[in-house]
Amino acid sequence: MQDGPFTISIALPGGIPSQYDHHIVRTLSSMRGQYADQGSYEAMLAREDVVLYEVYEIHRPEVPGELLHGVSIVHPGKVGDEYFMTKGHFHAVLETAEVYYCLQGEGMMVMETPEGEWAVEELRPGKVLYIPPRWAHRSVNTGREKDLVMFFTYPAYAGHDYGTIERQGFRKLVVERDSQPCIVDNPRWRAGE
Ligand code: S6P
Ligand code: ZN
Repeated sequence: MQDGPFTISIALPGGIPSQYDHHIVRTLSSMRGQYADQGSYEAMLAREDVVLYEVYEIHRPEVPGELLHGVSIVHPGKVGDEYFMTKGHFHAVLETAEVYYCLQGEGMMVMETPEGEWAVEELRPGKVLYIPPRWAHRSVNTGREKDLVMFFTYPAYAGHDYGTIERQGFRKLVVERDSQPCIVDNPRWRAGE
């Protein structure tokens, strides 16, 4: 880990940073129960456990004052008519925000609060998305061929709560209808106990 100030480069197209400490690779099998069309999910998984997205992270101490940052790359594709997406999470320390800067591709960020508000923001190269404290977030690649590449940064002590989304899902899904991305209600969403 670097002691003083440092820079990294994010080469485009592609988005793999010039240096990183962790490379996280998430495949279809880690998303069981998250895609609405379970039949398509199982059929696809039986063929291949495809890579849905990758995260390149710069390590920083998980203490107040530090910022974790890195690059997330969501590959293009669909499970049934639902686009490839990240697992999505609340921060374990709910009162922490996050900033995403879209570098390449086309997508949407699906967000919601424990209180039931929801929002979906379009992601395009050059767009900066501010996610306030309390908002769970999931990135979705709605592009046909290109990776969705984003720089992100958030407080290093935030941590991740994946369990809530694994249990209840997001209220909204992004699916393809008439060759266009479309936001629909998640029929399997269920309120937390
Ligand atoms: C972490 C930040 C991103 C995500 C990445 C993958 O707070 O939001 O680095 O980790 O986009 O998504 P997920 O839901 O699998 O962590
Ligand atoms: Zn986050």
